[in-house]
Amino acid sequence: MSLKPTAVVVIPTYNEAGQTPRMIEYLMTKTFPKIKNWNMILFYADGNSPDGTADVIRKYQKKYKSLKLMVETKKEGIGAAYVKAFKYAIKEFGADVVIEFDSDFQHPPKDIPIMLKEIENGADYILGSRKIKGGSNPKGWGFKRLFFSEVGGFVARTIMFFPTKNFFKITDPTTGFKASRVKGFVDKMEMDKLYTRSFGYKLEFLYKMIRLGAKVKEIPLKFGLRDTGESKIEPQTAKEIFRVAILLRLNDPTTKKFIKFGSIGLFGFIINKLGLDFFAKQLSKVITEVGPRNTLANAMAAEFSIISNFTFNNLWTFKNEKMSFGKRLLKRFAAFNVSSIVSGIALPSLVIGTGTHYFGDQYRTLFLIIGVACITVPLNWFVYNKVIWKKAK
Ligand SMILES: Nc1nc2c(ncn2[C@@H]2O[C@H](COP(=O)(O)OP(=O)(O)O)[C@@H](O)[C@H]2O)c(=O)[nH]1
Ligand SMILES: [Mg+2]
Repeated sequence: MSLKPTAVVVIPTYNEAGQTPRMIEYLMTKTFPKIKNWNMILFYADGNSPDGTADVIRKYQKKYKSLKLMVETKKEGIGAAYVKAFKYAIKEFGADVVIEFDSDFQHPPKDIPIMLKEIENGADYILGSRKIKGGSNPKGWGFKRLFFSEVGGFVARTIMFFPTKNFFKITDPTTGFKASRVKGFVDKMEMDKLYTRSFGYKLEFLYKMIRLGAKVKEIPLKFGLRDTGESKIEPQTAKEIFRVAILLRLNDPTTKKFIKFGSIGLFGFIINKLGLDFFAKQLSKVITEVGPRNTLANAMAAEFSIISNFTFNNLWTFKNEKMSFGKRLLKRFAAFNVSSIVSGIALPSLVIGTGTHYFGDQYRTLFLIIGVACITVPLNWFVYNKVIWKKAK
């Protein structure tokens, strides 16, 4: 038994007999011997390839003890292959790190030790990125493949993460070359319920690792051209990636929370509008001056809208952080009032005032929208999460 941690390089294959001997020899003789701190295992997950890929691997197993093979009963998609292979690698080989790797030399073997170094340095999830400095797509790619990689990747990234910090941090969400720490991450990852068994798994694994709090590190990836054999990317892959990205985002707990927060805000706005009309009418008997009357009427209506916002956010959006009636709730409600006045009244008023001063009165509504969308909404969201309903430690 070695005391070194174990890294398992997982290669799913379907009809890859062509370059498999060369890959095994390369990793076993050139790459793995240079890696001193890790116990290296090469693990093929073959989709019962009719071209005899598995037989080729079996032949080499006599020569290399750390070469392992799992054969699926049938081809079920690359995602399904990885799910089975990861579980197997943890259970049978005690994997501490699993690496997703292509059979066709598109992923440079020399990057494997670089990834493991990053794991040693404390990162949990290393992504080979084609989009950062030093990374690239192959020169020989046609327009279509390049378009899908560039635009598709950016769209996926936007749908999944915009505008959170991961949108800026994760430059290549569909990359297939990754190293994942097992303890606390892959072993906690819910892998049985995936939206897809095909290439979209990349986004699902990425999303789940991030939700688990993985520290992400990107390294540059010079994606090569396929050695031999055919790409298994199918025409529907782009559509599938898109579908998975949307499903992940819509089912994301923070997104769901934000939608509730937004609906309550809109409802509060309606209360404000109806309240303004109502109080203006009531006050018309006591206050004859229209200006002061509407000022007071709106102040009263706004308070009702603030109470509604506070109550429904407390009961619904932030039900997990819900405050029951008491001193703490009253204090937070007072803070909520102050922040609502600043973010919902003072700041947008300033934007409207300044904007129309410079650009003209015809832009009044535009500046209202800008003020609410760019200041009120993000500021409220921030204050609600970080102050009002801040989780108790
Ligand atoms: N076991 C298994 N492997 C697959 C399946 N689909 C693709 N692969 C393998 O996954 C790796 C990546 O696929 P590839 O066609 O190279 O994708 P590309 O590099 O993005 O064009 C290759 O080693 C394929 O043989 C599948 O359904 N089952
Ligand atoms: Mg490939």
